[in-house]
Amino acid sequence: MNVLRLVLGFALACSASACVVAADDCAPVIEKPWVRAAPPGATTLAGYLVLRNPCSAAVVVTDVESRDFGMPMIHRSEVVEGVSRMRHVGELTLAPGESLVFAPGGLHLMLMKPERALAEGDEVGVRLVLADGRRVFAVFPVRREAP
Ligand SMILES: [Cu+2]
Repeated sequence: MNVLRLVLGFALACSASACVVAADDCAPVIEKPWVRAAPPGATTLAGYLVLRNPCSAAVVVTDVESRDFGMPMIHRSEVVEGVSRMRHVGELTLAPGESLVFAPGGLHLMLMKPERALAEGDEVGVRLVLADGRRVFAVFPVRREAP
């Protein structure tokens, strides 16, 4: 199913670049990606990154995909009346030139149902899905601390 969605993503990107949109295939960039190492048997890991939009147009992130996790999501932690909660983030908009920081205590990738045991030094692949159908991919190393 993930493969089908990936193929569909490429198809959408291709059909888009074949028409008028071809002038600008600028895409946002994932920087400093990492996944926090978790104890053996953990069913959820957290991923962090900086998402930079070097383009002259705003970009909208709508979802996250990964072959290494059964259920990846974008979450935001926030403290409401002294209690820390996590919310699912439906859409993230980056203005031209803007960088969004995913860091402990704030925005994060909630990476649920890992497909295999992950230890420090392993790597996972994660794609952010853009509203226009494109994907932004990065390899995320599993680490104990932020790079
Ligand atoms: Cu979360």
